[in-house]
Amino acid sequence: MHTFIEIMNQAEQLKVTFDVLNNMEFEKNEVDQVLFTGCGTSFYLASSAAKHYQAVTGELTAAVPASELFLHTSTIIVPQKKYLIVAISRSGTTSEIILALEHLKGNDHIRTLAVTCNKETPMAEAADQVIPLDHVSEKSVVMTQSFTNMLYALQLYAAKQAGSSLDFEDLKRIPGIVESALTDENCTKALADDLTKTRFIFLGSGSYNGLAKEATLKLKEMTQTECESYSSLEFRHGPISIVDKSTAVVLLSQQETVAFDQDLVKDIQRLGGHVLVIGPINSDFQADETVVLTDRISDKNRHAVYMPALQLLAFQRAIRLGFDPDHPRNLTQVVKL
Ligand code: F1P
Repeated sequence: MHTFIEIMNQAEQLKVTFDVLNNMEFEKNEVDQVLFTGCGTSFYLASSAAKHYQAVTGELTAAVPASELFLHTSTIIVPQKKYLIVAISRSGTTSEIILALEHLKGNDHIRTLAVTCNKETPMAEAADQVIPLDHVSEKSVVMTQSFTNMLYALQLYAAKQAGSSLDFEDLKRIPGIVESALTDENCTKALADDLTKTRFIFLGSGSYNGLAKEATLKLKEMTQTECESYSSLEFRHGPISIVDKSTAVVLLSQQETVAFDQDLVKDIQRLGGHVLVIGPINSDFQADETVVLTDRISDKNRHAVYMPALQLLAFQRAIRLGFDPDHPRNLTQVVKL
C-alpha cells in the first residue's frame, strides 16, 4: 500500500524539503506578476501557492492551468509586462507544462522557476531556476506527499523572497506539527466509513480554496465519487440547494473565518447535511465532527497541516468501498498528450 505509506511519512520528507530550501539562494524578482501553473493536483497547488505568495510578498500573482498558457496566451500574458512563471509538476514530464514553457521560450519578459520531484526532466531543463525535491519519490499514481512538499517548498520560497524571517520561522515548525497531526490516523475514519453519505462537498476560502479543490480531486481519484468544492461562503449561493441527509460537507476553517464558518455549519445542518470541520477551532465550535489543528502557526502558513486528514479521508473511503487506492481507475502517473 504505497499510497498509505506516502501519506504517513510525509513529515519526514518535509524536514528534508526545509533543508533544501534553507540552503538555496534565489534571484530577486523584478516582475509585474508571478504566475503559478501546473495540471491537476499541481494546478490546485498553484492556486493555493499563488494566493499565499501574494499575501506574504505583496507581489501580484495569479494561477492558471498550464494548458491555458499556450492555448489562450493573450488572456493571461500582456505584451511588455514582466512575469515570473512558477511551473509545478511532480513528474516534470506532463505534456502541457512542457508545451507551455516551450511556447513562452525566448520571450525576454519572462523568467521561469520549476518546482518538481524530478530534476532530470525537460521541464527542469527548460526553466531558469529549479527547486529540486527529488527526495520525494512517490510510487503512487495519486499525489499526496508531493502536493504537501511542493506547496511547503513554495511557501518557504515566498518567505525568502519577502525577506520575512517571521514567516520563515513560522514555516520551520510545519514538519513537526504535521508529524503530530499524523499520529491520529483515525480522525477521519468515522466519516470515511459512513456509507449513508454519498455526496461530498469540500469548502475552503482564500489560499485554502486550492486545498479544498485538491481534497475533492483526492476523493474523486481514489473512489470515483462525484464531489464538488467551493469557496466557503459561495456555497450558500445556490449549491446549498443539493444538501440532504446523504451530503457530507468538509469545511476547512481558519482563525480569520471561524465566525462565518460556525453560521455556515448551522445552515448546512439545518438542511440535514453532516459537517466535518478541520481547523484551529475551539471546543465551543459546534459541528458533527471536528479535526482540531494547532493555532501555534498562523493562518497564512498552516496549509500543510490540513493535508494528512484530507488525504486519509480519501484513502480510508477507498478501502471502505473496496477500491485499491494504489491503482485508481482510468489514471496514470503522468498524462501525455
Ligand atoms: C499532474 C497530474 C496529477 C494527476 C494524475 C496525472 O502531474 O495531472 O495531478 O493526479 O496522476 O498527473 P504532474 O505534472 O504534477 O506530474
